[in-house]
Amino acid sequence: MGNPPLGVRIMRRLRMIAGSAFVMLALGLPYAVPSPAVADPVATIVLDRDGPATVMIQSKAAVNTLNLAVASPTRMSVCNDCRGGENAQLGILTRGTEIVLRLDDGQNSFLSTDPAHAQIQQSDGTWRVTWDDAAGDRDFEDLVVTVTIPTPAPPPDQDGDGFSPPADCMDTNSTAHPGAPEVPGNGVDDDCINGDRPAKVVAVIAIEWTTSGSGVRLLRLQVHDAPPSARVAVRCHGRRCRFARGHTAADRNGRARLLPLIPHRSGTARPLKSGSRHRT
Ligand SMILES: [Ca+2]
Ligand SMILES: [Ca+2]
Ligand SMILES: [Ca+2]
Ligand SMILES: [Ca+2]
Repeated sequence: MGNPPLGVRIMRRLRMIAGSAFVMLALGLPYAVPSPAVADPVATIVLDRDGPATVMIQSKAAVNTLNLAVASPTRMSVCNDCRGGENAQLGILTRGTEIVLRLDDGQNSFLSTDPAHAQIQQSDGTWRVTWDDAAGDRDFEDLVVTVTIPTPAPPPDQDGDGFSPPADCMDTNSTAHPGAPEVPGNGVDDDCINGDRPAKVVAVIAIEWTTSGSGVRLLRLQVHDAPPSARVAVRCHGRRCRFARGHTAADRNGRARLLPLIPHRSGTARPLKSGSRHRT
């Protein structure tokens, strides 16, 4: 392949200078060349998990030099004259660490942030960066770098129910885990979905009355089969109510007598005057 036109060579040289400036700026070192006029259009590799990183390199080109610049005081060269199969340990990296990769083919430098020459694919903990060299045949196979962060081991399953946090929302209770039946009202998110389910209160209300003139006399008003110690409230609505509300608690057998809550004249059954409604 012959020498490219002078204009192309100048542009490549400018691109190389701009690329070097970016690396130096990323390292926080002083550099005299101005920053590129246009913002970097492609995200660099930013790790989304902590852990030791390994860089694997597959090189198709005969001579490549790959430099790695990380947004930390570290700058390292993975290989010179890379021919494939090289690897390097980046050491322990923390989440959010930015890595900028640079390919130098001896004449030009290409950053992993340059979409014209580099593509980035991410799958789980692996970032695959492929480069196209100066020939620009758009095959993006001239250098392939794979950065791998091992998947962190899941936290231990403390209660032995087969699930670890965060899937197990209560790792101190083996009856609470994904797939467990939800028991309403026990204060426990048994199935690890939407918290504890509110319980339904089931009770029987027994009421007896007789009519008296234009009113009704209550003879019996009791609650049965309520939850032990359940709070039972009685409210009266209407203009002629003699009381607004009263409450008591069911006994340990779930029973509560409600007539004592309703005011009445001594020696008579409780009158409910017409136009009033009781709600229990
Ligand atoms: Ca568990
Ligand atoms: Ca559990
Ligand atoms: Ca639940
Ligand atoms: Ca529950």
